[in-house]
Amino acid sequence: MRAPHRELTSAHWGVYEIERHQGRAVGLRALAQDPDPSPIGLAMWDAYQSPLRVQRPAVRRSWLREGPGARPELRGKEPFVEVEWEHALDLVAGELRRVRGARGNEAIFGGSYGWSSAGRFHHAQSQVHRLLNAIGGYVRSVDSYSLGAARVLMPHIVAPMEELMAMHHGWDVMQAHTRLLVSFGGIPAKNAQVTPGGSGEHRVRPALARLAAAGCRMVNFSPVRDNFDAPEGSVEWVPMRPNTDTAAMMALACELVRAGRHDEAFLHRYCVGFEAWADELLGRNDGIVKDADWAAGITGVPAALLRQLAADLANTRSFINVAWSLQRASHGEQPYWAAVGLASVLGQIGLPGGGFGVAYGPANLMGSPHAKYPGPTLPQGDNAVKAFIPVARIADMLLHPGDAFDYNGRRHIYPDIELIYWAGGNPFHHHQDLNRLARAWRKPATIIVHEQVWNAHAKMADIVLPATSTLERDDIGFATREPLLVAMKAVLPPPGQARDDYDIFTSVARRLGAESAFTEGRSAAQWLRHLYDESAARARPMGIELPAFDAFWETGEFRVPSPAAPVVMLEAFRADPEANPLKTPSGRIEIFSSRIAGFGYDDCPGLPVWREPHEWLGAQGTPATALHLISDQPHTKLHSQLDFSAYSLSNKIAGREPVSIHPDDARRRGIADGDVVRLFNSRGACLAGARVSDSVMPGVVRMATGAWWDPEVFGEPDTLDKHGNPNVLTRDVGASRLSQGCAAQSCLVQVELFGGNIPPVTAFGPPCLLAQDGAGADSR
Ligand SMILES: Nc1nc2c(c(=O)[nH]1)N[C@H]1C(S)=C(S)[C@@H](COP(=O)(O)OP(=O)(O)OC[C@H]3O[C@@H](n4cnc5c(=O)[nH]c(N)nc54)[C@H](O)[C@@H]3O)O[C@H]1N2
Ligand SMILES: Nc1nc2c(c(=O)[nH]1)N[C@H]1C(S)=C(S)[C@@H](COP(=O)(O)OP(=O)(O)OC[C@H]3O[C@@H](n4cnc5c(=O)[nH]c(N)nc54)[C@H](O)[C@@H]3O)O[C@H]1N2
Ligand SMILES: [Mo]
Repeated sequence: MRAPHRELTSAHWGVYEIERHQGRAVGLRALAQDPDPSPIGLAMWDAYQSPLRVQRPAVRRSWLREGPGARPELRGKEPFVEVEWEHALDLVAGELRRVRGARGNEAIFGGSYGWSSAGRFHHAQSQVHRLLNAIGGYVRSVDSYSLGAARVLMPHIVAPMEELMAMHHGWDVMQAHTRLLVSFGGIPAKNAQVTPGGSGEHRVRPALARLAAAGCRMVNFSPVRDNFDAPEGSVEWVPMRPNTDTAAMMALACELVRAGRHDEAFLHRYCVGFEAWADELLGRNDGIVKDADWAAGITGVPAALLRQLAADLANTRSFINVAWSLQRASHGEQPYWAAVGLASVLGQIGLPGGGFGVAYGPANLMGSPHAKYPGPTLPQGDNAVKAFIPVARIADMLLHPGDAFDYNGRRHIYPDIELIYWAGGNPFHHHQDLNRLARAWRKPATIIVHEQVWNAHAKMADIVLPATSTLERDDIGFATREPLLVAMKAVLPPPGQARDDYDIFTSVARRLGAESAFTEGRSAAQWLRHLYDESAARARPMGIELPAFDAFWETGEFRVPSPAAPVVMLEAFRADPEANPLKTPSGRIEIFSSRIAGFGYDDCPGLPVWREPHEWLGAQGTPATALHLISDQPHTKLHSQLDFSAYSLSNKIAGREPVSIHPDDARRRGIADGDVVRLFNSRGACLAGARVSDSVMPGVVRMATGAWWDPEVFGEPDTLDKHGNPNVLTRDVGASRLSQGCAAQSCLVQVELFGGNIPPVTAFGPPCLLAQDGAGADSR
């Protein structure tokens, strides 16, 4: 049957239909078949036509006048001068040439972390890597802010995160078999709105409703209540101190082992190292039994509840879910390792609906019924530079070139960076301790940024080149295990002189004699066809027949025909662990890892242990007034993207990011709902709008990420952020020496009512822009 002819586009928030009036594209509407479409993407239509779009190439005044390295302390403070494209491209190419000649490609940082946009060809991060590889390479970053600790840990003990994510039980399997679903960190549909590449079928909320209807009991260990999107009344909330999940899981395991209810046959056949963990749980190492009473003191969860739940988990088909947030914390490896340990003790791994998951909720992928096939991806080329950093160590790298750092069993040296080239990410959104980052940002001689909008990242650069958005260029939309492949067609003209990242990089490559290496002689349109054909060739042996490119482009979409057979996580391993070993050193689940033990890290030994986070409510000497700040993912946007859209703005309080605070904590501080409050600690301070709510437990405040950084003196470290960016408060240290992952969730703050004159939010204004001839300010 032919798919209905309709015009679609794809964003990380989902697939949307283009609405036309008398032939003219006038807006977006939700995709007809999507059971739970995301409102975030609907807001992009207006947002991408906002005056905040970068219109013309712009260069920071001192850099333009005096050259690279001129007055870096003025980044963010002084005006930009708008220049002609040819001039801007000459400056970019000339500076790349200078740095390569003087210092080599090891002085160029092109990690350029970030989500970019959904289309698979115009993917800014792949584009910038491809350009830099074509001219001799760059210092890259490894892992992600999302999964810093888990990505490094999991291959040692069970399997790489990508493989685990793709093999979660289908939601229908969960519905048929799972009788007890215990989640640490909820299953928030707000997060599964977002999937890299865009979902055509948002499944989490409907799936949880079906699970509830099937009688599955759901328990949520979490500092906040409203992050498990099952129908009202169907979830048992267990408030728990942030960052203490490991202790709760160890107690559940300890109670089972002590009662002799651990699955010895499973542990013997499928795992290594259980004995070592049993010693740890039963206190044979340190005299401390890690039982429910012990955990109660750490987590605040009643011992009786833990004891009963341990028995319940063993008595029925049960499943342990761990949100990604748990590992975005100090010692973030431990809750993931403890979850694998607990699930092994229960012995249900590989049975339908049993075991552990990592996780339902953070993206739509987990539990998908759709077939997996390789979609179109732009090859990035080979990087001749070997130096790298774990992604969240960027400020350390800039501040401490030449210093050694540990990572995954090796010592490495921070390279000395002269030039940063960034496209498709926003470090002044995503990095921890932004005041520290602002100081580190003064080190390089040159910072080049392609941006769509005048956000803090663009304002902190030396050269800003205006990039198009998905609505302004042809592309292909694909997300793994989603039903639709989308022919995304340009429906809006680019604003001002904005160009596609591909066009910009082609022009830079041409100036550096690398055009053919970068383009391989293809126009953007030819690349779309080429990437599509490659994807079709890879899908064919998997039994998936994509139509010819022209037919696909004409139809506008391709629906994956055959739903995959229901997936049962780790089923093959359970059926025959000798024939289907894991890729761990032993081929089995490693509850004790000799390899990790061999690294000798005091902050990540060879088995799951409770180690105090560097900041948490139970720390010795923590003042009684301290609150634990959770900076979770925003429900009205993706990170900082579209923070200026009407939808995101409609959620703000007094124009600022909402901070949820428990009524008792608010009362003690004289704070009422809607007040402007100040959050602060030794690292920074910001304003936010108070949302007094018992959806957070006492002692905890929650403020989502994504509010554009808005310091009172723009670009100046240590001035008050007026808007509510939690990263002025978070601490910039790695989860451990193993992963060096982002540890944003380990953060204590003070909160007070803000007295005095409340400064207006100015984040959503462009910087001062001057015309090239030096004529007066032209603030658009
Ligand atoms: N405190 C705290 N901090 C966190 C987290 C947390 O939980 N707590 N979460 C972390 C996580 S998991 C992540 S993944 C990061 C996310 O951090 P980022 O991925 O850096 O955040 P985005 O706001 O998505 O940044 C994407 C940028 O790319 C731009 N862009 C979009 N499309 C294009 C394009 O086609 N071309 C160009 N040139 N630019 C484009 C957008 O305008 C935007 O500025 O944040 C991390 N930071
Ligand atoms: N709408 C929207 N969706 C997104 C994103 C977005 O920006 N916007 N970002 C996407 C990205 S890049 C990623 S990586 C994923 C991230 O997925 P996650 O990391 O799982 O998402 P978070 O929202 O940070 O956290 C999930 C829940 O964990 C809770 N939590 C925090 N700390 C703790 C703790 O110590 N213990 C327990 N038990 N719970 C805790 C938080 O309150 C929150 O409700 O989300 C993706 N989805
Ligand atoms: Mo992420």
